[in-house]
Amino acid sequence: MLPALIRDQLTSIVGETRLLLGSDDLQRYGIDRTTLWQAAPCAVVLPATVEEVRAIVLLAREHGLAIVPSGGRTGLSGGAVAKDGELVVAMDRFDKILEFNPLDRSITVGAGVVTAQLQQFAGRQGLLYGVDFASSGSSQIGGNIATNAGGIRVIKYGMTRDWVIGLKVVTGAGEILELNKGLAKNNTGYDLRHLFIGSEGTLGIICEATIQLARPTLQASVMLLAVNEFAVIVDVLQHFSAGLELSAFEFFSQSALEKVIAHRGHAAPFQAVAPFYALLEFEPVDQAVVDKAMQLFQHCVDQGWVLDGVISHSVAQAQNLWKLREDISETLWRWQPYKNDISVRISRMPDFIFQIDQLVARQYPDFEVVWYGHIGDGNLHLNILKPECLSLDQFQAKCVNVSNEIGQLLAACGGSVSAEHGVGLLKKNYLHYSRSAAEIAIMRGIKSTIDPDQVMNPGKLFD
Ligand code: 2HG
Ligand code: ZN
Repeated sequence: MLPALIRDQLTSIVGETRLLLGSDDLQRYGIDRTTLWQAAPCAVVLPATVEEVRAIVLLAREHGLAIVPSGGRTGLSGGAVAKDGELVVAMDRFDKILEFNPLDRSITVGAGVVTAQLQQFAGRQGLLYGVDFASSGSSQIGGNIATNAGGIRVIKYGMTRDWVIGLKVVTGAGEILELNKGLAKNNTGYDLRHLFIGSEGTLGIICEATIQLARPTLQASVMLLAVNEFAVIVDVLQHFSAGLELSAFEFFSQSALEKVIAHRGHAAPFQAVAPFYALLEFEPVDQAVVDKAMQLFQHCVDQGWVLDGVISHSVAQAQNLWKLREDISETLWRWQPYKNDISVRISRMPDFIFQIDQLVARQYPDFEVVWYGHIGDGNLHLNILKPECLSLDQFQAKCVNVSNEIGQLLAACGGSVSAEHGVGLLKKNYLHYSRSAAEIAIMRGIKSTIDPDQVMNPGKLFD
């Protein structure tokens, strides 16, 4: 319940129409794509200018009111969940492309610009925003930056961090900071821009971003391979990446494929049934490259790694193969999966796969496990499906135990408990498996400096 005094002050900052108090709005803006928590914000406010954001943050400081910054709410770790009476500051009104500079190949956008809008704008200028993922139709740039989103072409284009050349933020103290100002070279001490990237809303609110655009990509071919066993996926990756310039190397298990075909009505890619599938993308579409790909494919078949394969001959075929991978996450929601988004260095992947496969088989004998992810980046999305016979609470309790074992394994392999989805609420109890006590203490110190009254997204990342 929002006290009348704060409600009046918020109304005087943004006007009545941009302060939402109805239960539908509180529900909609109070959660992200996770299903574990109930939305319970005290209000939702939709600022339209940086000054309004600042005024809201100062008000929150004055009244000790917690803020949850909100973008497209496509996150998978509870980073944008408002479950404890927080004020949601939704950035939907920052939805303008503010400046495009062809000489710098840069674009400045409001934090509420949707990823696909940026990609399309770049395309119309003959340029490219190469960070891409299944939720690009609704995720917002500010949220992507706050979680340092990755996606399906990280092996070629890197993470969101690699393309952010400037940020305008309001800190938890209410300061407006312009960070890096779009410069390619700027060695003037600590790069605060990078602190905000991946900070999950715990330091301040990202209002605007300047993004470096890339030169356009060439048309790509997509290959889908039926792989004989988990362990050899890395051999296939190594073999193909030695011979071709890959822009993606993804994988998924047979159970993922089965479900996507059944629930999305996609056509089966080929007759062979294999435990795993690898999806590769490479450019350009010319005969020499395709011949090389076929030669690499034949070697994988001769080694017994690959049982079957298909290559796209048109843009539509390439898109259809991609759908088999991109539609997995959405398809699995009906099973309320317990999600793991873990990574190790590629060189450690063979050993890691062996160990985690054994751990999962030992610990989840009765659960259906669906594997998929960006194996070219060392990133596995391990989804455990909830059996109907267990309540969500019983299921979570079992999964939490195993998460500690996964955390220990990751710590031993120098891996990460969150490769690309962020820590949020979901993984904060496992942060110590990836970050040392000294690192976490420094992170807390940084938060206290930038957000002295702890108003920014409290309880996310760490308590
Ligand atoms: C993907 O790679 C997304 O499809 C979602 O990162 C992964 O839902 C997931 O676990
Ligand atoms: Zn992913």
